[in-house]
Amino acid sequence: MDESLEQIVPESIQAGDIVGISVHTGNALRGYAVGRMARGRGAWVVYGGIHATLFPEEALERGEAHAVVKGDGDVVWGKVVADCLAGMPDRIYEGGRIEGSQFLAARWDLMPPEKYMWASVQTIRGCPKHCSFCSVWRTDGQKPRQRQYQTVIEEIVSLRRLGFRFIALADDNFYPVTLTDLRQAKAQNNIAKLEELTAIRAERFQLMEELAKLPKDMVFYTQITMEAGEDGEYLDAMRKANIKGALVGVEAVTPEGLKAVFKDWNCSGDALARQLQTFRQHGVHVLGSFIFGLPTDTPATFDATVEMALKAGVTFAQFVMMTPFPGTIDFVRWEKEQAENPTMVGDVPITRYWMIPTEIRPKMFTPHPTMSSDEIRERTQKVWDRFYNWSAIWERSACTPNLRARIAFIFLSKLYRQMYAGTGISTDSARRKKSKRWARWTARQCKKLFQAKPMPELQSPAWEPRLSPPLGHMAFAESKFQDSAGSFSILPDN
Ligand code: B12
Ligand code: SF4
Repeated sequence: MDESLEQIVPESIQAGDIVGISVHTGNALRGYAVGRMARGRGAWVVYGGIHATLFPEEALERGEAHAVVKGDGDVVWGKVVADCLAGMPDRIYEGGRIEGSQFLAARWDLMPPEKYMWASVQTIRGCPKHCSFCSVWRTDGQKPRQRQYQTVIEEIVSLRRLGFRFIALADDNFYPVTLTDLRQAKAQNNIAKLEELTAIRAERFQLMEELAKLPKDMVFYTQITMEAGEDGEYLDAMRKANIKGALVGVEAVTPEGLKAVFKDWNCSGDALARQLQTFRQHGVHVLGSFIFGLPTDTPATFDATVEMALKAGVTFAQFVMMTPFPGTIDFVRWEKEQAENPTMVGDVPITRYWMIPTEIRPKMFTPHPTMSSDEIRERTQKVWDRFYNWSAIWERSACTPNLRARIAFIFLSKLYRQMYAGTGISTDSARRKKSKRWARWTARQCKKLFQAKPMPELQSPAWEPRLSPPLGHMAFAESKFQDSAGSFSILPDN
């Protein structure tokens, strides 16, 4: 069940079932309610996912879990199921950080394919950086764990057979080894490191070479650091692989802002505009991601940011408000500040904001030194409105090859803007409802543009020698959905 599509029906759970619940911070409260309901119906309840990894005790208490899995579930889940069937699950399982060769393909065969616009496939876990607002390097580690390219391609081929043609390569950083990393290892004469980095880089190129051989109607997009802008060879390989776009974490446009988030290896000012333009010159569109509410932000930051986004020629942009996610440096700092005299919302300390019912949960948590939360939110809204006004979208849509694509671009831009207005920054419930309706309508129009005919005949390349077991359950997926219409929406119908 994907509760972002539809709510679980309690009657579908029977005594003795094993219910695994995946929670991130934003949906933990709902996850706990589902877990309590499932336990009440006599099921075994097991939590996993990033939030459960960070707060296993919370899942045990508030979610009435029988067991919690910390870290990667791929390998340990089998043991959890066996233990539940034997009636003796452990309280906590250490799933750990498994090797890339052990990652399993996702069970898309269990999901309703007609509800999704795109599928997602993760090719690498872990990130060598340490940005202050991000928990990925803490939970997934700083060592990149790369999946073998053969298994990635097999999963993608299986998805294309089902009719998925848009695929998000759900990596945090598609560029795990930079040219600077290679130069440094060379300068330090660190042969072992150099070999390791070179192997990771070579595997990335192999993956892209294989992606390039897939049907030409396939479109991939991913997330990448700005450093890839220095590496024309890499960007060219991405373009050839049909990786048409990448989310780039710009975060802040000033050196002070970047320093505040431990990301001063990012460019600022004119160098930033040039770096982002390089992606476009090599045929990779950028979705620029910016954060507002950093301590260094002033009222002038908002205009400066949107102007930079326009000047740098990013194709899409998102402007998110600073949120202290658990597991991050920002969170630890904030928790320490709050330790002596914690701000309370009802009986919940604000540092446990995910436990506050959504209707009364504040939109921002950390106070800004000079601006109020309302001011930051209003200014952020204005930035969205300016970047996504009709004339700006029309101008950007000139990057498309024909009128049909241009219309699609306009719809997608509006959809993206509406989805954010509906879920995050707007406090006005009438505006939220209206924008949700708009988002659903736009999504229905966009769905047609994402449609593709299933290709049941599509074959995976024959690899030699085989490096991992075949994807048994994907074979099941193919037989089940061979005739599906292949149109996908990411939004619920109701
Ligand atoms: C792709 C992605 C997205 C995509 C999702 C697309 C899709 N439909 O798949 C999009 C862009 C939509 C997205 C949106 C958001 N995302 Co996001 N996303 C990711 C990303 C990069 C990869 C997720 C993924 O596919 N992982 C691959 C799977 C295999 O890994 P996994 O989910 O961790 O699961 C493994 C284990 O955790 C465990 N496990 C998980 N669940 C369970 C359950 C059980 C029972 C068991 C036993 C084990 C288990 O086993 C799995 C296999 O090993 C992660 C970062 C990351 N590296 O995880 C961020 C991440 C999850 N996102 C994050 C955030 C903040 C968001 C947003 C809130 C952003 C925003 N401001 O809007 C939204 C929320 C959307 C929503 N409504 O839920 C944060 C969450 C932080 C937190 N503490 O909660 C992360 C960690 C990124 C970060 N930098 O911190 N996201
Ligand atoms: S924000 Fe991106 S670059 Fe920074 S640590 Fe997280 S995944 Fe890595």
